[in-house]
Amino acid sequence: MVAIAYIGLGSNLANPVQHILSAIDDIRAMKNCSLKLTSRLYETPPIGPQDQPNYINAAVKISTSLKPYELLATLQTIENQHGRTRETGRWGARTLDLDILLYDSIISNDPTLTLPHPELHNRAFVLYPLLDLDKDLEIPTLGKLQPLIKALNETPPRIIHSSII
Ligand code: A4P
Ligand code: MG
Repeated sequence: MVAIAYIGLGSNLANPVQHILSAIDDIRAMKNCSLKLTSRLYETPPIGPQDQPNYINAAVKISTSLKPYELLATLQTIENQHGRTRETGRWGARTLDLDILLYDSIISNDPTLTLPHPELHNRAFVLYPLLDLDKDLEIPTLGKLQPLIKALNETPPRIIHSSII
């Protein structure tokens, strides 16, 4: 069975643009996955602790035969390969963060893998990249992207790199 998943990418340490671009290549090379679409890259102010650099954010759409927890483990391996440490506390600075935003229309409240990603609707840095990928995307329990973006009432994040594929 092949599923469609959306992955959010974020980085704000050690040349973030390079981390995001090479993480996209890592996702492209993942076994049992096919990279379908890549969003533009955005520069976004940090959510959470403010004493950290701006982030570069993006999102990608993949098709995959990996099960949700297999996909999570594979993405965590890529985070680790990018020198990700987990000492900076919740929402602290990081070289690479890969979040599963959606996996088909699965809804899960498991803290190890919550789907859709629990903060998705609160974050311009997630909603705008998703809009690049599919303007008609329907988020389970939350609805379409445009009303979610409107509800945020924020200025759109700055685009720093046009679409890659
Ligand atoms: N986990 C649960 N659900 C998921 C999911 N859907 N995808 C679990 C990925 N992981 C999920 O994650 C902590 C645990 O979440 C994992 O063990 C996994 O089993 P983590 O990556 O180790 O830690 P974290 O990322 O610091 O925690 P958290 O709460 O996931 O943070 P977020 O939500 O990722 O936020 N500001 C801007 N502008 N841009 C950003 O990208 N990112 C964050 C981090 C804060 N502020 C930001 C940004
Ligand atoms: Mg994370």
